[in-house]
Amino acid sequence: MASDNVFVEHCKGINGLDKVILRETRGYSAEVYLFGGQVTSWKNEHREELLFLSTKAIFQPPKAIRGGIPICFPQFGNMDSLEQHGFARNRLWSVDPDPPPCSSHASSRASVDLILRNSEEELKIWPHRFEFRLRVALSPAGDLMLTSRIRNTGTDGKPFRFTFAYHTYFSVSDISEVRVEGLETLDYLDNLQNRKRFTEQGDAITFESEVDKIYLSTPTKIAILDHERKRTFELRKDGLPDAVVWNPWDKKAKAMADFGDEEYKHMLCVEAACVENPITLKPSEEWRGRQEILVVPSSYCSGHLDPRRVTFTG
Ligand code: TA6
Repeated sequence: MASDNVFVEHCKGINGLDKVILRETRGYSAEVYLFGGQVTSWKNEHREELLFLSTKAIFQPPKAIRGGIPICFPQFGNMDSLEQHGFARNRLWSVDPDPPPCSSHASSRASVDLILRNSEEELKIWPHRFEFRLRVALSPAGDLMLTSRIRNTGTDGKPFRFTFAYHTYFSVSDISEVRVEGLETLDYLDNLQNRKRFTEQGDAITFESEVDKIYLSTPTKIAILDHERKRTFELRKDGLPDAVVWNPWDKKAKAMADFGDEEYKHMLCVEAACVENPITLKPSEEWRGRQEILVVPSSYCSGHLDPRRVTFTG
């Protein structure tokens, strides 16, 4: 087991499940459960929680944890033969004893490397051998970075295909005051209309009812503006062309046992994903998909915000 230090602590979480706490000197922190390889908390320097975790979330494997950043692999949604969102979020990951060097995160003292391999049991439902290495890191500025490396370790010469998403639950003050910028005029598949294809209108996206859309070939940056908190989340993604936007609203909220009836008002999922065109990996090939989320203070004047004015650095 990797040794603890001020930046990384291995400990027990809810129901004794193993978790890792990452801390950065400015006070930012993140928590990652080995169950699901799932981030469940990301706090800023004021100890404010930035991710949504349902008060009714169940921490009992194999049930997926409702909130934080579940990982959908090897299948997003129910588009194929596996259970909804695949099995990675229902599995116990382990700490990677031999993580690959990572250039972009070399500076992250607060990071943990997890690994998931196929179980013999799994081969019966998904007959492919893989290695999934996940690095979760906090930058000195408190940005939360997730890097996934998936390798086809099969020796049968066969490729495999998968879809993927970081199913991020953002915590918001009031969903009716939130805007998403960066998805205007894009095509999307509407999950509420049998994945029929539509084109989004030209303005920022706002919310007044259930939404479940898969935006196709989006820009690499998306902004989630929380007016009331004068806070903007910037989502940057790499290797993940699509983005899913989801809010269950009132009816679906009531139908979910692990979700509070009113909690839809305080969360929004914006998910860096690869859905439309599944990834195919030949034996020994590796895919990398990265997401970085950061908080930028937003000076908001209704209707006039231009995401380019939000201090997107780099
Ligand atoms: O990402 C959006 C979505 O696919 C919705 O259709 C909704 O089902 C949501 O995921 C939650 O899925 P879950 O399996 O976690 O209940």
